[in-house]
Amino acid sequence: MDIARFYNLLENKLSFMITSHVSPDGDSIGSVLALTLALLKNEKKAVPVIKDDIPRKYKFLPGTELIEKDISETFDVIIVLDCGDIERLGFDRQLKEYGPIVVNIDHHKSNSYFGDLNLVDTTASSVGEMIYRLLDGRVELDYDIALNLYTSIITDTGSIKYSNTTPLSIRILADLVDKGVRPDYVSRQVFEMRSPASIKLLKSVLSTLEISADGKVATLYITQEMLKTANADEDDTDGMINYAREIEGVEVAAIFRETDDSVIKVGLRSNEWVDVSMIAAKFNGGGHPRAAGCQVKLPLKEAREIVLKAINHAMEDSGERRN
Ligand SMILES: [Mn+2]
Repeated sequence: MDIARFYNLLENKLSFMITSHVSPDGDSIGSVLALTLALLKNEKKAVPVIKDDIPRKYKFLPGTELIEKDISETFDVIIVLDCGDIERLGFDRQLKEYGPIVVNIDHHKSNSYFGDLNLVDTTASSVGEMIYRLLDGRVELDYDIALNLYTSIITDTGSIKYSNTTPLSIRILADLVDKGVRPDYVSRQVFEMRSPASIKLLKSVLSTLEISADGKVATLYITQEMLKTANADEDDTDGMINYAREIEGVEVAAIFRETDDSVIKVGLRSNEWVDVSMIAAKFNGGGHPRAAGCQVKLPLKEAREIVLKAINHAMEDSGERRN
């Protein structure tokens, strides 16, 4: 069993690299840090590596200062968290060049089982939840670890609002609150702290709203010019897609963001029945049925057209068989 082999590695190997996908989110950062802190507590060498910037709002998490962006060392074990596809890690070298054993712990349906060990549970709300289940009873989950795990679960479930929320995920959150995590503190850090620039940007982003004739698809976009005018950066765009998703009658929401290297980053969300991870996969992206993303190397107008076409196809295809 891969779980027994996993515990074996934790016990017998000495050095670990813990990594996750680019465009890090609460689940990837929280689970990477929780596992890192647990290994350090057990006197192992553990280095968290994320090949991207950490969004400001996650800097409150204990251990963020340990995260490395570039690494040249090698390790006994590489543990990949919350990442269905090895390409999304953003490494320019083969993962095996960093260590001989790759462990893949994930909850994405699209996971490609790229590890030597694969712990994939598509029923888990988040990888934070999986790490809790793997560590509970083996490592003392102190406040710092609990805060990271709580943040993983609360972000991937949208504050226990999304369809991946289960009785178990709520029970685990309750246990983490027992360990001292304050829900109001995390909520304020992660969901309720907007910069003045982001509100200024939001004004112009909302003016780009378009809703399809049948009312089921809503789109927004963000240009480099809009970012500059508002003096905003990538972090400030976070969560804006929800204004489109929350419109009554809308099933699929999309946001298109121009980056400075002429790539359009596309965020996709759905409410009830369209699997947006399938749409993202058409453009080599990925994610979950209700939240996914991809990148399109085209000018904004063309990128919107091509993705909207894919959304419309997906809506026709999944019209009968809701998922
Ligand atoms: Mn996740």
